[in-house]
Amino acid sequence: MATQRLFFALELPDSLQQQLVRWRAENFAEDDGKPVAAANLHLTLAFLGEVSSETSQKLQQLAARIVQPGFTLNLDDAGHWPRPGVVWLGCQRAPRGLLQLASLLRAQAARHGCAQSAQPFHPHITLLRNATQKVALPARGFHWHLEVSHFALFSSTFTQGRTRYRRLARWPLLSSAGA
Ligand code: 2AM
Repeated sequence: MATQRLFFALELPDSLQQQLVRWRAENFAEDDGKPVAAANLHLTLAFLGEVSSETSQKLQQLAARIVQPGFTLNLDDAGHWPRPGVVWLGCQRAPRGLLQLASLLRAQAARHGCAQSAQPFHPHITLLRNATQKVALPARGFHWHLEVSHFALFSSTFTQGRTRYRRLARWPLLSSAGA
């Protein structure tokens, strides 16, 4: 049976991806880790792993029924997880809308056989991978705002030494003006 490696995530606009890449180049050393390509910068809501097209269809139907207001993401925190070798950008205070959306998607995924990590959800954008040595993090004071109005399902493939993400579907959140 054909499967695909899938995950639900928030997309970042191209302009923000470019700003983050510039900031990363200015604030991290080249040997800190392997930079994630600009187009691959995203915030994962729920990782599904390898799933059948049947499960993918079912989870997409459920995603289409989600009714939740949009929210503002304040990207003002950074950290380093040496064990998985990840340097990330995140929020000092995650918005409630983000936590609710991720929790719903993760619960729906779990009910359809997609094992979910036992670790609490820590929303983050991975900036560097293979960062297993000590990394000097930039001092706080950086800050980007992102108005989140959609969430999306992506597939992930690894070919010719490159990870590629492809958006398969995208759903709107309610506009905050009406929330
Ligand atoms: P990461 O950036 O913290 O590695 C596509 O691989 C996305 O799914 C990435 O954002 C990645 O998170 C996340 N991901 C990959 N494997 C995962 C797992 N086993 N559990 C949770 N998230 C995972």
